[in-house]
Amino acid sequence: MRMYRITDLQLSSIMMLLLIIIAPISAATSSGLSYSGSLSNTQESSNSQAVDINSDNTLLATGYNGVLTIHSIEDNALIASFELIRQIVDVKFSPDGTTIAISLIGSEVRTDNIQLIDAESLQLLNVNSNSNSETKSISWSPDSTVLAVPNSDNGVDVLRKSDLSIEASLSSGHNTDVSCIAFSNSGNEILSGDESGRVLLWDRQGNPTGKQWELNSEIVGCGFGNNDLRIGLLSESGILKTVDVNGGDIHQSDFISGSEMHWSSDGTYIHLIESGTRAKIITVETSTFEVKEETILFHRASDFAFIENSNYLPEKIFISTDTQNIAVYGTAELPLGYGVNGADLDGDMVPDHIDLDDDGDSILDTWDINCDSTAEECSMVPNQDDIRNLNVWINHSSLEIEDVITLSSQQSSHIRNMSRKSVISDQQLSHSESVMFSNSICENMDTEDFADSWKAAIELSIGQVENGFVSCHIRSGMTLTQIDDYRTRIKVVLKVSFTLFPDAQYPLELSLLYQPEATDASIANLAEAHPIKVVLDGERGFLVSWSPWWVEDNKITLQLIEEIPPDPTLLETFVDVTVKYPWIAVFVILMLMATVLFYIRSRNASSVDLEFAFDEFEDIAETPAREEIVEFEEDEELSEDEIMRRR
Ligand SMILES: [Ca+2]
Ligand SMILES: [Ca+2]
Ligand SMILES: [Ca+2]
Ligand SMILES: [Ca+2]
Repeated sequence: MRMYRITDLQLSSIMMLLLIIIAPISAATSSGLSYSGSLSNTQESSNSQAVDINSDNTLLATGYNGVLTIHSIEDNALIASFELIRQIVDVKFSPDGTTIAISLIGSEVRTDNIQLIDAESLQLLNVNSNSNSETKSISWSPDSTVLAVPNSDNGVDVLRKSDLSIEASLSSGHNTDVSCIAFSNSGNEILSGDESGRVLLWDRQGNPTGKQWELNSEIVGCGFGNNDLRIGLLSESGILKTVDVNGGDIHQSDFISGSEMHWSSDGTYIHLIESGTRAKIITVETSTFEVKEETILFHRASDFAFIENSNYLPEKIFISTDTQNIAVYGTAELPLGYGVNGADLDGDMVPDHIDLDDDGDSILDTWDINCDSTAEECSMVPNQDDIRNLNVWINHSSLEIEDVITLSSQQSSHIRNMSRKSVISDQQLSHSESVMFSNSICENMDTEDFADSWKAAIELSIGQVENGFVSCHIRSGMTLTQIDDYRTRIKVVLKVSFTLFPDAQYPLELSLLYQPEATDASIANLAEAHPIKVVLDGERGFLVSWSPWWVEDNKITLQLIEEIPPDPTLLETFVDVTVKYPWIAVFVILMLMATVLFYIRSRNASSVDLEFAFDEFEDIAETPAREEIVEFEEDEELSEDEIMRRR
C-alpha cells in the first residue's frame, strides 16, 4: 500500500488555494449615486475647472473660463455670476461662509490673480493680490482670517483676508511652483506640495518644521485628517498616500491617475478623482486603504465638492467637467409637485397643472404641439415612440426585455456637451464616448434590483424567468450628433436577458403585473416612467403590442401565438442543408459533376461508335458489287457463246 505525505509546501499551496476560494471577491461597490443632472452657464467656450460649496451646504460656486457662478444647491437656481475674463483655477468659500476666494490663471507680474467676493452681498471686493502664474490651489485658515496662495518664488504667501496683504511667507524648500496648499484643522500648520512631488510642512509663521515627503509627480491633492495626526497626499500619476504627521508612511495605493482628493469630515475616508477614460470618484477607507465605493463618471473631472450623509459618505457630488457644465451625482429626488392633488394624466403623481410633461412622452408641454390627433391637445397625447418603450423578445429558451427611456432635450444636450471631451477633447461625439456614457449608467445602477423588479412584474402562462443579466447601451441621440443640436433626445436601453424555464411553449401568455419604477442609481430616474408602449415578439411568434399602457390599467396580458412556417421549397431545403452540412453539399455537387461527366463521355463514346458503324455500313454496301465483278471476272474461261447467252 502506497503512503502519501503532504509536504509543508503542498500544505501551504492547498491553504493558499482555499484562501483564494474562500476570500470574497473584493469588487468595489457602487456608491448608489448616479448622474442626476447638471448646472451650466450660458458661455459655450467656458470650461469649468473648480467647484466648492459653503460649509452649510446651501451654495455652490463654480469657476469657469471667464465666469464665476453661484447656484443655490436646494433648487439649482443661478444666484449670481461674475465675468472675470480669464480661467478661474481654484475657488474656496471661507469656512465662516462670508467670503469666496478665487484664483485666476495669469502671469507672475499681474497683481489681480487672487480676488475675493463677498458671499453675502454678492459683490466682487476691491482687493487683489498676485501669486504664481497658475495658482492651482488656495486654502483658507480654519478661522477664515487668512488665505494661503502659491507665490511666484516657489513658495507660499499667507494673505490677510481684510486687504490681501502678506502676513507671512513660506520660502526655501521647493524648487518648482507650489501646486497644493492645505491648512491643518487647528490652523497651526500649513502643508505645501509642489509640481515635482515634494511636500513640506510649515508652521503658521512660515518656519519649516523639517517634515518632508517626496512623491513621484505633481501633488494634486493634500490635506490633514480630522485630528491632524495624518496627512493625505495624491499625485498626478495616481499615488494616494497617508503619512504620519511626524514623518513615516502609513498606507499607499496606486490609481491610474489623480486630480483631486478630500477627507471626509470625520477622517474615516478619503475621496479622490481617478481621471482617464474610466474616470471615477473613489472612496478609500483610511484605516485599511480598501476601496469602499465608486461612482463611475462619463466626462472629464478636474475638481469636486460634496455633501456628506450621516455615515460620512457623499450623498451629492458636484464635479467640474472642463465644459460649460457641472455634473451632479446623487440619489433620486421626488419631483416638484409630487403627491399634490389634481388630475394626473401620466400617473407620475405630479398633477397636470404642475407637471411640465403631462403625457409622459419626454416632450415638454410647451413644445408638445405636433401629433396625429386633431381632437385633443398634443400635450395630452403621448407620442408612442418617446414614452418609455418595453420590447419583449422571446426565444427558444430566453426572454429579453429592452426597457427604453428617452431623456429630455435639455438633459440630452448637457450630456452630449460633457461627453464630447470624455475620450478625445474635441467637438465630435464618438462611439467610444457614447459607450463611456452607457457603461457609467450600468456600473452605477443597482442592476440586480433592476433584474429582480422585472422578474417580479412578469407572469407567464407556462414557466418562469430565471437569472437575469443586465446590459446598457445608447439607442440613439449621441454618436455623431452635432454640437448645435439642442433638440435630439438620447434614448437609453436598459436590457435584461432572462433564461426561460421550461423552453417557450405556444401560445404563450405574458402578463405584466405592474409598471416597475426606476431602480436605485438608475438614469431612468431622470426620465418619464409612465405610460409605456409594450411590444411582444419572438423568434416563432406574431408581434403583438399594447400602447399606451397607463398606470391605472394595472395588469396587462399579451399573447404570443406561434407562427407556423410554410413547408420549405426544394431549393430552401438544399440551402438549409448546405449551411448546416457543407460536406453533404460538396458530395452532392461532386456526384452531379460525375454524372454530367459520365454522360458527356458516354455521349462522345457513342458518337465514335456510330462513325465506325457508318463506315462499316458503307463498306458492307460497297463490298458485294466488287465481289460480283470479281466473280464475274473469275468466269473468264467461259466460251464466247456462253458469255453472250448470259448477257
Ligand atoms: Ca403627471
Ligand atoms: Ca410627467
Ligand atoms: Ca409631453
Ligand atoms: Ca405628446
